[in-house]
Amino acid sequence: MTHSTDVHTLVRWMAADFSNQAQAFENPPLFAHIRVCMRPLPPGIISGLSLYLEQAYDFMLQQPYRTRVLNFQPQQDHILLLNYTLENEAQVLGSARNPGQLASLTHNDLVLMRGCNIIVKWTGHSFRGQIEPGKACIVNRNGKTTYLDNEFEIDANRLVSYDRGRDPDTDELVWGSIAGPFEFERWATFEDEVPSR
Ligand code: CYC
Repeated sequence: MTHSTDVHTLVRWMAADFSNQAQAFENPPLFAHIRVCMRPLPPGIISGLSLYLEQAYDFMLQQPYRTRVLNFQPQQDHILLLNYTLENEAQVLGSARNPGQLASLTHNDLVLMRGCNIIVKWTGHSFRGQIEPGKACIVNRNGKTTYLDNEFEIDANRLVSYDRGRDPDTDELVWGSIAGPFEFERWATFEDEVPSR
């Protein structure tokens, strides 16, 4: 197996509790202190490796504003990341830091967000993900229709993430950071919970 399809390493790097505290302290008006916590799902719910994700303001960890399941599928020369919403979110809320409940998830609780696949490639020292081309990942925010323009890069030390919403007609920025990417450090790792090959 080449590194470009090494799902196991990618998922072990992503399985962590990430914080951008340093960036938030340096740039208070531009960056809130965000936590991104991704916890391995027990095997068998969907094929391959998956992570349950909670994204929250640091002061409201128990009320995450975005929960998803990320599923990773090796392809010929890259990794495909599929993005799922949760049908019964309340059933697992808080599980990023208290994973017992994740065992109760089934395939039926997961709804694929079409158009929101991310193509992840090995750069030689990190993995870099980008949304599939086609402006097809639609995000409705504050009554406006946008498409996702996304990019992230991860290695053993950090996660850098750039998520923006753009106007489908003009490509104008509608939401997302105007001050560059979010820069996250690991505050805890769950790599040992990733099911082995
Ligand atoms: C939206 N982020 C999205 C969407 C995808 C991703 C597919 C659009 C569909 C959806 O709502 O799920 C995917 N972004 C990713 C992935 C990573 C990433 C897999 C690697 C961890 O960075 N999202 C993050 C960042 C964070 C962020 C770390 C910066 C604080 O994972 C923000 N993403 C963010 C926001 C939205 C979004 C605010 C819009 C969601 C909404 O308003 O409904």
